[in-house]
Amino acid sequence: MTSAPVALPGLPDGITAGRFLEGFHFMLLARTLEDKIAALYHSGKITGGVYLGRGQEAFSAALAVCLRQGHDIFAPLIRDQAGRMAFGEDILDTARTYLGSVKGPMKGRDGNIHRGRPDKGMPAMISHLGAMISVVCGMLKARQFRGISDTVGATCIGDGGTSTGAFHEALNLAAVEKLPLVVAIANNQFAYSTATDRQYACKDLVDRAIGYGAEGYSVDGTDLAACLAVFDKAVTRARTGHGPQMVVGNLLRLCGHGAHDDGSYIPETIKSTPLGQDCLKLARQKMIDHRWATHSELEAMEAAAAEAVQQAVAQAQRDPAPDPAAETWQPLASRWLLETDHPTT
Ligand SMILES: Cc1ncc(C[n+]2csc(CCOP(=O)(O)OP(=O)(O)O)c2C)c(N)n1
Repeated sequence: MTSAPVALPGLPDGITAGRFLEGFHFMLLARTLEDKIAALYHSGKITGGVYLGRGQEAFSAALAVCLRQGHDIFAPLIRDQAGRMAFGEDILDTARTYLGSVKGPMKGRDGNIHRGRPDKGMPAMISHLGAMISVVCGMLKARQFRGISDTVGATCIGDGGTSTGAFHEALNLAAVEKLPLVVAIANNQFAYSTATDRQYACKDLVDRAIGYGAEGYSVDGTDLAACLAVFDKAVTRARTGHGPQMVVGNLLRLCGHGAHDDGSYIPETIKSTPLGQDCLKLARQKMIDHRWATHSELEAMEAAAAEAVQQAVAQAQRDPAPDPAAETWQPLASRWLLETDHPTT
């Protein structure tokens, strides 16, 4: 790749071309992997649901690359494949979980998107509808009780999830406790088939931040550079004692709710607005326009991503399935607590 100076035209202050490239790398890897997972689902090779983050990769990856792996907490939801990878999730973890391998982090027992690595600061997802915010609040509070004050906890949610009681209770608690929490709201215009005008009546979801006593930001969720800038700020503010941060990313889900849903209720009129732009294509074009990478360098990245996905899927397909008779049926969290000397969450 072309080496780049620290500040470049086309990038907000403080965002380097290296960081943009890092975000792009995870977006590309996630898109490549999810395309493969969707194909496997449609050919009947995957049991259970498949939920894709198509169109949300920039928002998701940008949040996670701004976090400190091994120190911070990241609770991803169903559209956060890019963020998971940017926070260190191994591609094999994903492939093994979807393909029911006993060698996966959930030992082939749990639903595909309910995987995690709590020992690495990534709790397994309970629900898409707000449950993870209070889990992250609890993990942050536990760290504080141990005298660790500079851990940031981040999680994501959709526009629909912001209407739940769980969302409200957790945000209120985080603000009262002034927790270093970052909540990324991916406003992808639909909760399953429910459009945002049936979801909330405020002008912009970010207006809710004031009501909770949190700091709020609204960003173009299709623009990787803008997402990196806003999360860099929000994570820094959370880490330095400014309490919960709410970031609303405006974008469009470029697929159905899950691989079982064709998304035919999403009107063409919204697909042709700026919200409907493909963040991966935009980021790729930006790299070309600014000469941060050449066409052939990008093609090499794409080939490397395809190869990494192919190898992970092939490996997971060779792995054994779980054996119910040999299984201890121990919950993941207690297995981890028993196996580690110094739990950090
Ligand atoms: C109590 C409950 N009701 C319904 C569902 C099914 N469900 C899962 S996600 C979802 C929609 C969430 O929409 P949103 O929060 O906007 O997130 P998005 O899917 O757009 O990312 C629904 C209806 C569920 N998991 N739990």
